[in-house]
Amino acid sequence: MSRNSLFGANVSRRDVLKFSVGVTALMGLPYSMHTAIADAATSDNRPPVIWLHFQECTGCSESLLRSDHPTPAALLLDMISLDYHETLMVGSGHQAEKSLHDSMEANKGKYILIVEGAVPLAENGIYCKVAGKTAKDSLLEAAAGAAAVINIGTCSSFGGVQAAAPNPTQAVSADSLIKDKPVINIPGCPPSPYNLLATVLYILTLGKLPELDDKKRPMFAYGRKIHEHCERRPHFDAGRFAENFDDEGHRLGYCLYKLGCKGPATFANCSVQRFNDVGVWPVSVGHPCIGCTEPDIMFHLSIFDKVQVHHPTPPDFYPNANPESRGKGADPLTTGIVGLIGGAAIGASAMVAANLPKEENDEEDEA
Ligand code: FSX
Ligand code: SF4
Ligand code: F3S
Repeated sequence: MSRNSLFGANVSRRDVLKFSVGVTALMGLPYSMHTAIADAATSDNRPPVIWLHFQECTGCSESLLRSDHPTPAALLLDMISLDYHETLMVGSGHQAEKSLHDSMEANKGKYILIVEGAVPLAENGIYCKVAGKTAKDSLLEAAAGAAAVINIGTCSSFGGVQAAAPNPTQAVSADSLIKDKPVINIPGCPPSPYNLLATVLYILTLGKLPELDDKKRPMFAYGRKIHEHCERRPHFDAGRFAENFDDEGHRLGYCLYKLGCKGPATFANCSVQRFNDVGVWPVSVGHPCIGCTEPDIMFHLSIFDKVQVHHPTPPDFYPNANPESRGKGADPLTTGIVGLIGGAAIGASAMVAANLPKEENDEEDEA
């Protein structure tokens, strides 16, 4: 059986099953759930979705639409009834407004509201208006009738680039304005489209929200730091760091920590799930993670600032992966790990931490 997506692609049952296996694993559900997930993905019972855009770059929608095989967009748009999306719908003006209000009225209490972008509050919200209404009024009106709200992207989840200092429009997250509805945040600038897809599938299959962390992010996608599964991690552990973007270490794929990689403090699944079908993610193409899924990192720290590493590197008695430095003991660069010692260093970690120089010494070492 084939399903024709809104984008004209043919998605076979086999494609859907294959994809469901991957999404089941992504969500941390038992393998046996994959057929239920495939059924939910292909059910004719499509929940109505209203997708609002406020202050943002539309990167979240673009990221969804640029995915491939089978496209998350094709699957998502087959799974849901997307009643309103300003950059995808054909209608405009009064026609678009009518479909928005018709959907809100007909599906009161049942639709999922997806929000992309931050909400400016300065000067009564005049910096973002659609159809004569401020972003704040549109958001609160649509949220009032929603069953649940999904904030897609860092802007709607945490404020993002719009809320960065000096924040001239006094932009805030959509999350901060919605008080009486279940809210899920799927941050990232842009986020992985698979995280949105998996979240919608989770709700459709299990009829409940996934487990969330203290920032309302689904634990299945944001439960681990990307540093834990990074392919450059062996270099970090062995003390091999790129020092400049064009040096030998950078060309050899060394760890990007000294170039400001925020991976050790960033909760996301980029290093596992990756982006698009070519399997890339920022660090794999040589760019340090900028912590785009974290409210206090992106646009709060400079791109070259080093984040704290709360778990010291493996003890000295582990085999050293770098043949040239074998037998020389711990590489002091590995210990350029700011604020490491004050943390919860216990057991073997405490032994490592005790041998590490303080931050000031590291600076001297590096100078
Ligand atoms: Fe852009 Fe979305 Fe960044 Fe924001 O993604 S990719 S500025 S998170 O709201 O469009
Ligand atoms: Fe990977 Fe960054 Fe961690 Fe280095 S610091 S191992 S590049 S996530
Ligand atoms: Fe963002 Fe870092 Fe992933 S910058 S896309 S959280 S690798």
